[in-house]
Amino acid sequence: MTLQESDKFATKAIHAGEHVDVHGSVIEPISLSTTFKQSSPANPIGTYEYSRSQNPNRENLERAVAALENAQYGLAFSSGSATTATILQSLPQGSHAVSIGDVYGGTHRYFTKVANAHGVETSFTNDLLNDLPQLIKENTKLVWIETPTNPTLKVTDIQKVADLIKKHAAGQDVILVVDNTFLSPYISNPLNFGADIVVHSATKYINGHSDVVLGVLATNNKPLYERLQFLQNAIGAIPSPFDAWLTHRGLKTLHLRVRQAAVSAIKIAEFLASDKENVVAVNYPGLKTHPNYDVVLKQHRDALGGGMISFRIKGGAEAASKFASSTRLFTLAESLGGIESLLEVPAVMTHGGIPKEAREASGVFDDLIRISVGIEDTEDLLEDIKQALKQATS
Ligand code: P1T
Repeated sequence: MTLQESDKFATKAIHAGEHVDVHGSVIEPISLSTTFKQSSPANPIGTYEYSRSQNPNRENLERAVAALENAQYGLAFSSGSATTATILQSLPQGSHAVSIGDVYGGTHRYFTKVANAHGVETSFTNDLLNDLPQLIKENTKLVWIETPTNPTLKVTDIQKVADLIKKHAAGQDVILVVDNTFLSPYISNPLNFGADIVVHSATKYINGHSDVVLGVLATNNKPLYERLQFLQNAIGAIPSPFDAWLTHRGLKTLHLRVRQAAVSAIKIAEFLASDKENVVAVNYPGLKTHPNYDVVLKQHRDALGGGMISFRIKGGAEAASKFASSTRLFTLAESLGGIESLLEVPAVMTHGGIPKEAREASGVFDDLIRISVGIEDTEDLLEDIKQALKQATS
């Protein structure tokens, strides 16, 4: 089966990265072999040599992700964090990076506690479009965006950032990286808007079943791809064939899962926004009142807001904690993007490692609750939110 240029997302999700095998298996076999036969020294009989360097299941997943991100090249890693680490490891010693302030806590930790050990310094800003021209230095090599951000769902105009880099850092080879974990390739394709690399914690929507930790990146920049592929092999932070296979299976239903989650999420966000008595503020990109809704219209498929919502509950940390322990269907746990609904309190969970001042500057207050809307029935999820809110604020 050969995909055509005109094939739409759902067709690509099912068929991109399709395997070929001698038995004609419709479903891809899992290739567990760590090593592959050679006919004479340094002459593998096929395209594979050793499974850290490449493996059929990983290669097919990489091709599928690349196809969904409109990219020529994809690479898969043992986690989203390993993907981040490999990109940062590719920077020359003494480089400078600029990152959006409100990034996933683990990404913030990598920038501030690991990348700095090999001389990469990072400036964080909560107003990237305004601050970027002043923040760019002679040694700036990378700009990191998460859109929407984790957990306050701020949306950034990727094209505007790409244009600023072109204008203020021409000839400096600055790489623009977009973490697209919260939307998945179904809702947005950052490479279309000028990003050089798109990254995902595939642990979330791409796999979608909360049973694999895995990361992926995609790019159209061949030299960059080759450098990252070299590091992928040299560092060895690769996923197992089974994890690559599971993730590829999950990816095939991405469009159905993400659309359903977004259909429920807008209903829940609208309800929360209407409950002025118990809710201080709601962050959801699908709401027309979202401060960056104009960018959502441009960057997101059908103006979908995705499955992630965060909101501030009245009653502070205590009410947040009570809410988090009062839901029936939403499980209190870190992570997101699975078929099941989850919730968490970022200030003491995913973003607990960020100093309070920096955390609050990006909107992560003690009363903020983050929910990942799964694909259970919309009405049941809404009822669960309503009853938990009642319990937490009564
Ligand atoms: O967990 P891992 O696959 O290593 O991915 C890290 C990561 C990267 N980028 C974003 C936007 C993320 O949300 C994550 C992981 N996030 C969580 C575990 C969480 O609950 O937010």
